[in-house]
Amino acid sequence: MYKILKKDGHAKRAEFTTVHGTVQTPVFMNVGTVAAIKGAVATSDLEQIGTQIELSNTYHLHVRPGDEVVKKLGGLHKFMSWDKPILTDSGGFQVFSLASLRKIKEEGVYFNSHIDGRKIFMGPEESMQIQSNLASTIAMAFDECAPALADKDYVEKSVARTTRWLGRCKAEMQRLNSLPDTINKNQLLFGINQGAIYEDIRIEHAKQISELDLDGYAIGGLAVGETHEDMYRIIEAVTPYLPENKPTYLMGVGTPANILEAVDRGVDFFDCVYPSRNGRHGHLYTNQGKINLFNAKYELDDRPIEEGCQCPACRRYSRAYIRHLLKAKEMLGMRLCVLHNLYFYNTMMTEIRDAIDAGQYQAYKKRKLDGMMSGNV
Ligand code: PRF
Ligand code: ZN
Repeated sequence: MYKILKKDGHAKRAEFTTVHGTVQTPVFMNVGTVAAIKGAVATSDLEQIGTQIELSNTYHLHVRPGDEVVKKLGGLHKFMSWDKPILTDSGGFQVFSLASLRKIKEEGVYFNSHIDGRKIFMGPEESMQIQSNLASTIAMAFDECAPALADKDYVEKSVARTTRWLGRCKAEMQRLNSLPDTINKNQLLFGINQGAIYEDIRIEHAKQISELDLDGYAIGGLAVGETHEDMYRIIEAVTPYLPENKPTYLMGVGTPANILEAVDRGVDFFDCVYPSRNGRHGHLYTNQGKINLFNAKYELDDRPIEEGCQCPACRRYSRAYIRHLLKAKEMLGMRLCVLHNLYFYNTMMTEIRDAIDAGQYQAYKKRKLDGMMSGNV
């Protein structure tokens, strides 16, 4: 159940209640593709850094360890020891970005596994079956994310197919949720808007999928190489045509600035690999901009990554020490950096919610962006 608590311009402050608990939005989902946050981050750590909801991937878990294995072990929540909400992406996007020798047909996608080259078929029904076996809180529809530079003719055909796939996803999810041995019979389904950077295709598609009365709506196919201006323009064009009484999820986005701008346009859910990926490379977010701990100027810097930060890294360790760990390739170095970055993102979302609650979103956004642009680290 989705309940709007407050609006500030287009920015929405809401809560989303599921069988695995309530998520306060806007929210950043912490990415654990293979049911693990990269960087040796345990689910017990997530509790300390303010994670409300975790995201895993259908495609990866289907290939390894196999969704049947996860089902036998009681579902993803039990498998990874995380009892809060989990969203699973449908596999569509990962198949398009990772697998080789893809063939897209009306029935679904034929491809070779990126792990062992094995031939796999995945269509809407298979994606729903895998996500039902994983028993995530929220399943994503099986879609095609057309390449950023696809021509309009291709995008039109692709989006029409994605719409037909969505109908099949909904029917299959309803069937699976009514089976006696399904682990999560309340599994939710979010549809995904596509249409590349063509406003007319996007809007027509948004109208069509809104009629299906799904549990939430994602905007896919962005942050795939288009400009930020195009991304913001498409979000603005599409959100008026998505149901106001359902959550909106901007897939795979993005930088702190992208999130601040998208919240301003009514988006509730986000996910992105940036905080964990950048953390693993020693790139750290602070309120004064990004820093690279490999830089020699931090060799004798005994300050925390960010003064006043309450994350597990900043509460105990200095920049100089974490830099040493990274250079020595000690796992602890990466781990501390990832914890700091995820804490930074999760804390920014808390600030965003507080600012909307207080009717101060514009002032907050400006202050946050100005600080991060100052480079005053
Ligand atoms: N579709 C799906 N997952 C996604 C995307 C999409 O378009 C994107 C695009 N940024 C990220 N993850 N299913
Ligand atoms: Zn910190």
